[in-house]
Amino acid sequence: MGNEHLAALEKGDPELASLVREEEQRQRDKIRLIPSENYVSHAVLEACGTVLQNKYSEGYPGKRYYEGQQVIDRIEELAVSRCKTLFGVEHANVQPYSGSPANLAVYLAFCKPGDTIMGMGLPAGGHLTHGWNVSITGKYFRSVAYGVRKDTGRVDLDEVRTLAKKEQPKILWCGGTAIPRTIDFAGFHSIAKEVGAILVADIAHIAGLIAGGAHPSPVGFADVVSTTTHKTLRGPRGGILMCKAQHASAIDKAVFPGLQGGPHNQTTAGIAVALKEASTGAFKKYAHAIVANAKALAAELTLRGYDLVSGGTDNHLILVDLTGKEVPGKKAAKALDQAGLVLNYNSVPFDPRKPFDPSGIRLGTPAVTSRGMGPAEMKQIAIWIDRGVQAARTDDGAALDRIFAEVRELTGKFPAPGL
Ligand code: DSN
Repeated sequence: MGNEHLAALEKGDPELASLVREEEQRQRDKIRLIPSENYVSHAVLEACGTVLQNKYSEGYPGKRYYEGQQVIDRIEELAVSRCKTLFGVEHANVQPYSGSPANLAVYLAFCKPGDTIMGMGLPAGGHLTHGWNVSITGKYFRSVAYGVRKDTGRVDLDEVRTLAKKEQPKILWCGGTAIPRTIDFAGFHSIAKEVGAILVADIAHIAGLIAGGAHPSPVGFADVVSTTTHKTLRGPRGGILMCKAQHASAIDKAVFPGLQGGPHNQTTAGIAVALKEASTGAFKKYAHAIVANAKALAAELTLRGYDLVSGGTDNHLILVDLTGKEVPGKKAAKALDQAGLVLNYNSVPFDPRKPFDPSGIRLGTPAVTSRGMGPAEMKQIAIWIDRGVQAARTDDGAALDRIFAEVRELTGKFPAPGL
């Protein structure tokens, strides 16, 4: 993007403009491997920076609490109809501010405080809002967590079934934030049916893979599907709830007036654009390329002696246990950031270390794939990660700086969308 795009900001608030430019440069120079991040298109960026910002529209199309909705209603209807078509769902609500509010709305729709709910534990790869104890969802509900098997690093549906039968949850969550393997939505559906639970699939991480046909869809299995819009789906920061028609009213009432006020119309517009982009053949190719890149990166890391949770990946995400490399996850993540490789430290299943200083790192390929990188670049990234982890172990800052210089050469050849 040319320099003129921040002209008004430069004039009105040069300090802030300079910070935005610095962040642009960071996003351009470094290799973004955080699996929940991506680069939105210029079109999405533009939609989010429009006068739609100026309008209040509490309510839903045709039933608002403010006048002047002639255009906003059409924008929200467009986003909803694109979402329904793309995911093949009966009902969609595009108003949640992001994933956590979307998930809270699900609780509000189906549960009362104190009810039993069940989700994947945070250290096993679940999300905070699936009932983890530090989240409101673990405080206001009686939360029961399932995990992964120690020997496989994967969910064992027999164990989930046994636990669900014993605990009789009102809601059963599947999906999470650090799951490198395909989620068996049909298997979760049969368990939820057996115990009479509402099955909620949180597809925040894999929504783009599902839209592009690179991961099975939960539609037809889950009662409710929750997602953010900014990860593999490559939209603005927002959330969507999708459900069967029978739950439409409960979900809508929970989002508004239950939990939120006016929707962020500029985000709704950005979501509509992203959903249009995600319905193209190019996006299908993109979704499959994300997975091919993740598999290539996982294979290269394995070759270099890295211990991957579950032994590899089926999707966009890789979880690495660094215990054998004798570097804690946080130290490695900070060193790799210095080397121009941005990922996050992460707990691994059965982690003996604390979440703020865990044993693992989590990385993924949505953003690098958006830049057009392929298997050859994944090999190079694995080589750099390996050199970076070794440099972290020996506190060799100069080696990290040398890697960053090489990284910059590569990123210079792969312009990022939206920048
Ligand atoms: N923070 C998101 C992630 O990085 O996976 C989940 O909410």
